[in-house]
Amino acid sequence: MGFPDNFLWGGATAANQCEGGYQEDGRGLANVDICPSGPDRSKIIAGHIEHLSCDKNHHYPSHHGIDLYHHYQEDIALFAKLGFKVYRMSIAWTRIYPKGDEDIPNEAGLQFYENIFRLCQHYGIEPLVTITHFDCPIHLIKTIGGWRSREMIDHYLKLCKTLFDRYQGLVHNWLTFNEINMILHAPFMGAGLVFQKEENETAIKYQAAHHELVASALATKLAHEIDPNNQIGCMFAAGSAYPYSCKPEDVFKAMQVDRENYFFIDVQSRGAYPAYAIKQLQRKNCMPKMEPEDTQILKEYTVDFVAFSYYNSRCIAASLDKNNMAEGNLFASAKNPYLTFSKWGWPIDPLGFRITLNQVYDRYQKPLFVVENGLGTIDETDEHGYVEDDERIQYLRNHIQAMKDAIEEDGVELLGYTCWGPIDLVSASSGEMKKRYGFIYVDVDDMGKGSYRRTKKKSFAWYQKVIASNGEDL
Ligand code: BGP
Repeated sequence: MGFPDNFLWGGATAANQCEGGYQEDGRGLANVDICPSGPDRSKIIAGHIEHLSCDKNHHYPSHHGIDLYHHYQEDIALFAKLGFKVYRMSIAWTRIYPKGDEDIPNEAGLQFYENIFRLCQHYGIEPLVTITHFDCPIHLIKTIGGWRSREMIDHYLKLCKTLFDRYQGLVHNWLTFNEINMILHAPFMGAGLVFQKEENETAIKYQAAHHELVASALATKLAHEIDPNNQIGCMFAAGSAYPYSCKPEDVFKAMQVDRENYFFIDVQSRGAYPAYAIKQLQRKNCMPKMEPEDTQILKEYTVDFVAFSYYNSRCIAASLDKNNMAEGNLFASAKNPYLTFSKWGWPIDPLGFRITLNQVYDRYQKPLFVVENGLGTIDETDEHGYVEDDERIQYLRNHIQAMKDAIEEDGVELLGYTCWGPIDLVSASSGEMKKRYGFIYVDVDDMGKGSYRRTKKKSFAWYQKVIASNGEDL
């Protein structure tokens, strides 16, 4: 009992949050390269951006990340020491197609990822590749408006074909878009959307989402055609929405919030726009424009597995009390009085993880993959770079136990678990380095200053033991 023998233990990173080397070997500029840290970040990731370029008044954390571009050999060796069976990482689109619309890919970019995959193979680590993790070439944003244009489907499929051809046999597991539902909350990061004043932002977001959904279905088709061993997953930011009270209005609102996230997966996994979404989008005048073939494409090429991130549950009230709010991945919600909170105000709810696993499995009846989970907190090092991160260990222990319960007690079918940021990396929401998730400490501060030395935290030996015992020794 417990975790299945072939359970895939590992960790997850994203190119823009760790690679750095943003102008090296022909890499082009991407949306994430102009998302600064500091107070303007949230406005920009929401698509309210005046200039599609960098300026001297801001600091751009993707430019340095943790410099994985030059440290990947050391970093993957450390992942192997942890005992990883799987490493989830993403491709920087602009390393492969610097502008997005070229005919010929950039060999240096392709070689960089091939080196990573060969190293993984050497260590017996299976890569799980996110094709786009908050990543879109600036050139395509400037020329066609990012995913608001249907032309993006062709550019994306060209990228997919290049990757599926080149890495055939080295990579078998792919995710088409990171947290596809994040397009609603961070549309510049999720889809390269920039809004003009007076535009119907919701309509544009759903139009862009439709293009991503069709692109994802066609990528699934292509992946299976190129190599029948390819397994394709969708990926969304999950976390159950609890009604704040048993007042029917609160329960109804919580159901609506859940559906807002499930919508994307309902399409990618069940193969059609659900009735509730059609009604709601029509009512809001936001129903996307579709081509006649789209219905069939969405229906025929559904995903093989459903992946998601889980950081916290949410608590939903029909009317929000602004003085009683909690933060969290995705968006703020009412403060749940039964939970504790991280330093960034995100609720900590391991049982909510088990609830989410059950709800997602009940809904889709497909194998699940937890591809992000973890605690972002502040780490204090001693003179050797060692961190006593007991709080992180406690968070992960409780969440892994919840996952085990979901498998053992509830029969949820789970392929694997890649916790977020096994090595410290830049925070997506704040752009800071001081919000850390890793088992491996990286000596770099919010401004990119430091030695970039890697050291093991206390949690390193702990996670090593968890993997070695296949989740028995927590
Ligand atoms: C998810 C993103 C990741 C990651 C994580 C943690 O939404 O997919 O890229 O960053 O959240 O969030 P943060 O970095 O803001 O703490």
